[in-house]
Amino acid sequence: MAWQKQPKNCLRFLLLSPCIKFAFKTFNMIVKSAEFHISNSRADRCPDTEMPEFAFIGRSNVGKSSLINMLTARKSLAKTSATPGKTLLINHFLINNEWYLVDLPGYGYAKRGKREMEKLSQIIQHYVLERQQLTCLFVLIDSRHEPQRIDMEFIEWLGENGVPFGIIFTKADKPKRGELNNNVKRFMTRMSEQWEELPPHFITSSQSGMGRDEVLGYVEAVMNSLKAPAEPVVQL
Ligand SMILES: Nc1nc2c(ncn2[C@@H]2O[C@H](COP(=O)(O)OP(=O)(O)OP(=O)(O)O)[C@@H](O)[C@H]2O)c(=O)[nH]1
Ligand SMILES: [Mg+2]
Repeated sequence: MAWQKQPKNCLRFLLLSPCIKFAFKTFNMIVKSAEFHISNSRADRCPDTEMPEFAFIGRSNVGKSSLINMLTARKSLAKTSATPGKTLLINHFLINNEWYLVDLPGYGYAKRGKREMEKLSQIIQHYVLERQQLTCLFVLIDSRHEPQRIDMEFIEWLGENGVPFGIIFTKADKPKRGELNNNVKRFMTRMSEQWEELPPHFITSSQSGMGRDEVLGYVEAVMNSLKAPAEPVVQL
């Protein structure tokens, strides 16, 4: 899949400030309401609101839709499947009438054929690069595997385009503890070879609920920082 480089989008929020990166563990978010809003294939047809969006991206079948159900504690809010390629559109879920969780199609499912892959890549690229409301993109990584080239290339592309992101390791209930720790460590070490500063990362299982408080706490910390009054402008 060819990820095209685009000029930096200067209107995008850059939120991974040190205070959010280290203070989010003290935040707690309660999901009072979660409802499906809309599905579509174009960033310019997404909801016409100013609400912040937190989106999930990653390889097909990595567990994006399952994680949305786990975070919202709704069994089948987002559609999941054991067969890769279930989510093919941009899906908006409104949370607490305040912010959106966005479920995106997966990348890298070669069996779909070149044309279909290209179409999905376009949907993803347009949303990620053009959606001003996109506040943080969570890149989901399957914790059962060693670092995969396709994920590394996608993350590199995010960096080139100045897209704020976090890493979420999924399916942590599957590998043995030692293997899980090794895979996470290897992935973050590989990232540190290219990045001066590492993004926040979370270890989750949609089956056991592991990581739920941490991911929601992070979203809450970012939401709070958006509500905080801007620094006063000092006039001389
Ligand atoms: N054991 C375990 N299985 C999981 C977990 N998360 C997802 N799965 C399973 O992985 C498969 C894919 O999950 P989805 O949530 O549909 O994955 P997706 O990334 O949305 O996939 P696409 O929409 O096809 O790109 C399903 O069979 C899920 O039950 C997890 O944390 N633990
Ligand atoms: Mg899905």
